[in-house]
Amino acid sequence: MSLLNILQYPDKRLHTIAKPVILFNKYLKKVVADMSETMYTASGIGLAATQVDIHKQIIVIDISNTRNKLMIFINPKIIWSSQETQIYEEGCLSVPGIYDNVERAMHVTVRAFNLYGQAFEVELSELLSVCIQHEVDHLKGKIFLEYLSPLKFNRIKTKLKNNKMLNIRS
Ligand code: QAP
Ligand code: CO
Repeated sequence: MSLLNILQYPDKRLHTIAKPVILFNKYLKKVVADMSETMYTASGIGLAATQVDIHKQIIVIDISNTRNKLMIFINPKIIWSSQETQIYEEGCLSVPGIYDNVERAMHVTVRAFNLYGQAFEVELSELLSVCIQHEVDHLKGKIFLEYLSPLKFNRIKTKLKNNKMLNIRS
């Protein structure tokens, strides 16, 4: 396995639209293994392939404290979202040190494929629902910051620019 480099916002490549996986082969298994290792090493709960500059529809998620409940979603589609919403303070491995509230559906049904190319459907709620919605956005080139008010968005962009000049993380 190898650690992958996580793209940091603002990086144009984070706005690339991911393409569906067609071949469920050894390469796919290697990408998933490397993405999982990268997510665990960075102490993340979710990672989309877009974030490691691989523009294929691949997501790994593990929200467990024990870090042993890996979920893999290939070519995921949110086929149903509840009217009921929730507000969660989100972060992102591509935007370290920045956290803000985002409103999203409380429950979603996701249709995806596993590593063997078999289709499955799951209903996810609460944090898992937030996580899959956040990661599916990455595959469409969208970052959670885009949901914030223009005022907050601009303040964060200024903060990130200043941090970059000073070379600090957060
Ligand atoms: C997306 O985010 C997410 O700033 C996954 O310094 C976040 O794993 C979905 C992280 C919240 C739902 C709720 C962020 C690690 C990890 C940081 C992450 C940081 C270190 C973010
Ligand atoms: Co993210």
